[in-house]
Formats: sequence, structure tokens, C-alpha cells
Amino acid sequence: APRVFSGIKPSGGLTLGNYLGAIKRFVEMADGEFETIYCVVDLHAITVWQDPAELTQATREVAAGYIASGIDPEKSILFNQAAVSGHAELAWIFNCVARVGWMNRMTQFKEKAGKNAEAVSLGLYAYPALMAADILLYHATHVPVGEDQKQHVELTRDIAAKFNHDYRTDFFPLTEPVIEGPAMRVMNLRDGTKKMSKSGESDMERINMLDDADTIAKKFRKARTDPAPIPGKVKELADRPEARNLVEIYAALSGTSAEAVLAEHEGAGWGAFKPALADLAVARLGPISDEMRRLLDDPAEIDRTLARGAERARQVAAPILAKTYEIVGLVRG
Ligand code: AQP
Repeated sequence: APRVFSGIKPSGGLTLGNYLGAIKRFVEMADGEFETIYCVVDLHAITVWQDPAELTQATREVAAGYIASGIDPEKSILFNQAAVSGHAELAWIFNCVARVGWMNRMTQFKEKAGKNAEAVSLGLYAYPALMAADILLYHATHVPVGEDQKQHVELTRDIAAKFNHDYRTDFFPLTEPVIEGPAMRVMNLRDGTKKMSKSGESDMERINMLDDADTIAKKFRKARTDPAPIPGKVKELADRPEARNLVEIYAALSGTSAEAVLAEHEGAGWGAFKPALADLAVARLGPISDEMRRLLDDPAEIDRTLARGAERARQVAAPILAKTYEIVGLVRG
């Protein structure tokens, strides 16, 4: 079966963006024809400062989010990155394959570093090489991600191609990003030109998977919109980022298209649309967050589940890593 790898950083609580852009499709792929490997990418999280206790808590929260959303840890391999040392080992080799010029073109780095590029961690800069290692350590061919991660998956292909070229091999596969459906880029509720992030400044700009019903309703009620009513055609949303975002979220949550949502709500005002959207989000996220809270009551059990997943991940990774060392000519005793 084709192999899928993807991950989420425990850099804060899970958001609706992580759910729609990633987890929802992780579940669909796990139920499909794929062998699925899902990771809590804690080594990526520490590319910016994380309080140690909060990092541990967020690692368990992401794991609970996966399981509560319907990923079966007996079927999929579910683990955290730090528990499988091959990620860091292969990342070093890829640091030596990737070129500085490639990293300089990464838009996420530019956004995250801002004007402060000299002061960010070296890890933040090298992040895409670690991500390539995450994927290629398992020879994964398909990577479901949100739109924001597309460039990094393309870089993974470049790294695989350069490794294969330099060492005259076809050892690493060329990976495909899997990005389809509405809401592959969920935007910030206060500014429709920025993406919804775990680590954004204000809690009002995002829906957290653990938010309760009242909080979700309040955040949608206060979400920024424009005064015009809901249009009939998707192209009329082109210059209305906030409006488009709410319509796409509605479409993704209800399993339809933006066209279908507009057909149903054309001419309505936001005052009517927002409560309907909040009800939909609560109906969808409520059972998941209840289950997450139940799982988080027993952190030791989550840790055991991750440890079992790590053991399975190591078994898949070990021969691939050993072969990589051999191809490069590194003697390992
Ligand atoms: N707003 C989003 N819309 C659609 N998909 C999204 N993803 C994240 N935000 C959105 C997808 O979730 C997966 C995991 O992402 P991540 O946590 O590893 O990194 P990120 O994209 O940097 O996420 P955040 O929430 O923005 O974290 P911070 O604020 O810490 O940097 C990916 O598949 C991503 O596409």
C-alpha cells in the first residue's frame, strides 16, 4: 500500500485550521488504501521557544486530538518524533544535501523570522530539512498537508532528487503533497489575510479544538466580516477574505462545497450565518473535544500509546536509515 506520513507540531493547542487542513484528512486516509504514519513533531516545535511543561502537555494534546478524531493507534502508527532518533540522524544528512539558497526561498521562514532573521534559531532555518527527513525516513510517498506546507513538501522532493543524483541512486521516492477540498488554508478570524495559527497573538483569532460551545459561538460572533450580504457565486468572494473564510469553513465542516453553501445562504446577512456556523462547529468539534478531555485525564496511557507507536516506527525506519548510511559511505561499526 502507498505510505502516508504527516505530522503536527505541539507548539500550542490544536486549532480548527489543524483539524480541517490536516487531521480530518489524516482520518480519511487512515480509513482508505494507505499505510499511515502520523507523528507529533515535537522537534519542530522547539525551533521556537517552548516552555518544557507546556511542550509535554501539548504533545499529549496533539496525540489525544488524533485519537479522538478517529485515528486508531492500532492501525495507524502514531508516535512522537523525539522518540525515534532516526529523524534527527537523517536530518543531519539532509542538512548536508540541501542548499542554503533553497532555505532562503522558504516563505514560512521569512514570515516567522520577520525582520528579526539574525536572531531566530538555526533550527527554524533548517526546519524544512528535518521535515524532509520525517517523510523520507519512512519512504512515504503521500503527505496530506494544509496549503501553507506545500512549499516544504516540494523541498522534500528537491532534497530526495539531489540525494539520488549525488549518490547515483534511486533510493528516495519523490513525495506528493495531498492538498484538496475547501478550507485547506483556514484564515485568522480577526484578519482574513493571515492564516489561523496555534501561536497567533490573540485567542479570539482562532477556534481551538478544546474550546467549549459558548466560546466557539462568541468567537464566530465577533469574527470580522464586511457589511455586504452573502453572495451567490464563489468568484464574488475573491476580494472578501473574511467572508470567503467563513463560507469555506462552513463548507468543510458540513462536507459540501463553497458553491453549495452560497446557494443555500445567498442574500442572508452575517447575523444569521454566524450562529449557524457556530452550531455546525460545535456539533462537529464537541464530541471530539469531549473525547480529548477524557483521554487527557490519563496522560500515562497516552504516553504508553505513543511509546508503542514509536517502537513500530523504529522498525520501519531502521533498514532505511541503515541503507542511507551505507550509500553515503559512513562507517557504523
Ligand atoms: N490555518 C490553517 N489552515 C489549514 N491547514 C493548517 N495547518 C495549520 N494551520 C492551518 C495544517 O496543520 C498541519 C500541522 O501544522 P503544524 O502544527 O505542524 O505547523 P503550522 O502550519 O506552522 O501550524 P500553526 O498552527 O500555524 O502553528 P504555529 O503557530 O506554532 O506555527 C499542517 O498540515 C498544516 O498545513
